[in-house]
Amino acid sequence: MSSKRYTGLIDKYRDYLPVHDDTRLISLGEGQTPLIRLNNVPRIIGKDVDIYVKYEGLNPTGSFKDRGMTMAVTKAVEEGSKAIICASTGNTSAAAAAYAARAGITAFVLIPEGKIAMGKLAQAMMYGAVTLQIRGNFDEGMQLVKEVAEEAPVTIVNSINPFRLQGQKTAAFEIVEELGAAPDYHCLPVGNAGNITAHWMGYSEYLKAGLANTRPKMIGYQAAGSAPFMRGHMVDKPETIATAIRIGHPQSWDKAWNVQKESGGWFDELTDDEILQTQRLLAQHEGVFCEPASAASLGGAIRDVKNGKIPEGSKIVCTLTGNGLKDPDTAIGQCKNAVMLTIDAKLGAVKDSILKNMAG
Ligand code: AN7
Repeated sequence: MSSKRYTGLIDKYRDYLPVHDDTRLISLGEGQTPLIRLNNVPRIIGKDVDIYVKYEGLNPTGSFKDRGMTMAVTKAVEEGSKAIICASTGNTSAAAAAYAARAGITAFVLIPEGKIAMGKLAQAMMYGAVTLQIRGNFDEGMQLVKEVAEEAPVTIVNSINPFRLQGQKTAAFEIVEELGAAPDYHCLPVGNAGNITAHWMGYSEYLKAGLANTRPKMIGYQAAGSAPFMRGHMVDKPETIATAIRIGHPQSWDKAWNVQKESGGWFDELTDDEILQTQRLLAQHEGVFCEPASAASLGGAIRDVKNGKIPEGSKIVCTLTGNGLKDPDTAIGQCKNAVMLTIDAKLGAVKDSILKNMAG
C-alpha cells in the first residue's frame, strides 16, 4: 500500500503558495476540514436551501487561524526570524504559540486582559508563548504590535502579514473541490476581515485557473456591538460576548469593502442573543459545536434566507471559524435549561431519570 499521509495545506497547495521546493514547512497537518451539509436546519426554518458548514474548529489548534499561521511561520523561519509577535482576541495567539513551538522559535502574544476565552488562554500558556495581557482591547494591542516591530527583532503574524491570507485562501480551494463548484453564497463572521478577504482570493484564483466557473457572493456578519462595517467607520469601544470578533478597527478594511463590491455581497450584524441562539441551534440540532463568533455566519445566513435576500434553491457555505470547546464558560452559561441532574449512585435513580426524560 502506498503512503498517502496528509502533510498539511502548504504541501498540498504548494503550486498556489509562495514556497520553494526546499522550503522547510512548519505544519501541524492543518486544513482538510469537514464540509458538513446541514440536515435539520433547513427543515426547521422551512426553506429549500442547501447549507453547508465548513468546520474550521477541527484544525490543530481549533480555529481557521492555523491555515494562515502555517504559512506565516514557515516564511518567518525561512527569512531567519527567531521570534514572532501578534495581538489577538485569542485564536491567533493560540495558533502563533503552537506553530512557534513547532518551529522552535519564540512567540510573544498580546491579549486583552480578561477578554479572551478560557480555552484560548490555556493554549497560549501551554504551548509556551510569552503572554502579555494588556489593560486594553485588541485594537490597542494591534497598534502596539505594529510599533514594537519597528524597534525589536520580531515578525508580526497578524493578518497584516500577507502570508497569513495566502494560507487562509486554501479553505476556498477545499470548498470548490468538495462541491465540484463554488457555492452561491459564502458567509463568514468578520472581525479584522482578513478571512473574508482570503476566501475571495482563493475563489478568484480557482476561477482564473479554470477550476471553477463562478465565485460566490461574500457576506460578512459582525456582532452588533463591534460592527464597524455597518457603522461605516471604526468603532472605539467594541463589545460583544463573541470575544473573538470584539474588534473595532479592522485591519483589512479597504480589502473587505472591495470583496463586498466585487462579489455583490453585503455586511450585516447580529445581536449577542442571535449569535448565542444560533450556537445552540447548531449544537442541538446538527451536533456541531462552534464558538460564539463562528455562529454569526450561520445566524446571519438563516436570517437572510428567511427574509429572502438569499433566495430558495441557493447553495450556501458558512464558515465555522472556531471550535466550541474554546469557550466553555459561554457555553455552560447559556445552558441553564440543559438536563443535568445530580442523583444517587443507585440503579433506581438512574432508571427513574431515563423514564422521566425520554423524548416523545
Ligand atoms: C473564531 O484571534 O482576530 O475577520 O486575534 O477567532 O479574519 O479577523 C480572531 C478572529 C472569526 C474573525 N471567528 O476573522 C484573533 C482574531 C473567530 C475568530 C474571526 C476571528 P477575521
